[in-house]
Amino acid sequence: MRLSVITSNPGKAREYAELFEGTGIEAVHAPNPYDEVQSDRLEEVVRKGMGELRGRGLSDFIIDDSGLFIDSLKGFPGVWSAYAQKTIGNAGILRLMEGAGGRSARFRCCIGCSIGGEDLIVSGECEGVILESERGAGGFGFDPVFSSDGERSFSEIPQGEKNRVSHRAVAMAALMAELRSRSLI
Ligand code: ITT
Repeated sequence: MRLSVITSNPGKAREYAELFEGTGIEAVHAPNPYDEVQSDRLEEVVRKGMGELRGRGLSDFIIDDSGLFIDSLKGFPGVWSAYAQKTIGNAGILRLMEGAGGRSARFRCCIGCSIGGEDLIVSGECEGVILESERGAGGFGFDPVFSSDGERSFSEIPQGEKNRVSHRAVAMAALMAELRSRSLI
């Protein structure tokens, strides 16, 4: 079975290719754009995105809306993560953290999967901290400033390790369990 991974973000597409390895599902990157509605909930963005894509006649795809939620910034950048990444970037996030009360944060990922005429929405979280500086060359987006073990950034750990602990890995495990329980795979 093939699933299109509809995302403009090549980093996400690479991760899904690896996360689906050995599952019997082939994940194929499809960079088709879709309108991301502005909402204060990732799930809402995904639900509306799926509706738009299904309305265009697409099926057998996944979409992913993710964000970095920093406690001392009251959840910022959260649902505005893509905009924050494009504008202030990791350096801007680190500047905002100067004088902030604490460094705890979490990544959240919401996956929408349209398969065999059914729509599924699952989520995953990964707790961690914002490091004092950018570290490492791997990964994408906020990976250089986020650490789940408090020491190494997501850009410093091997991709296979990120794929065991990340918000996306947790959401993927929920998706695979749901697909199995509905006998869709
Ligand atoms: P699509 O919506 O087209 O899939 P996007 O990059 O706009 O791509 P999001 O709307 O989900 O994705 O934006 C979330 C932002 O958070 C974006 O800047 C990502 O680079 C970043 N992000 C998401 N997952 C991440 C991860 O695993 N590691 C680091 N940064 C991540």
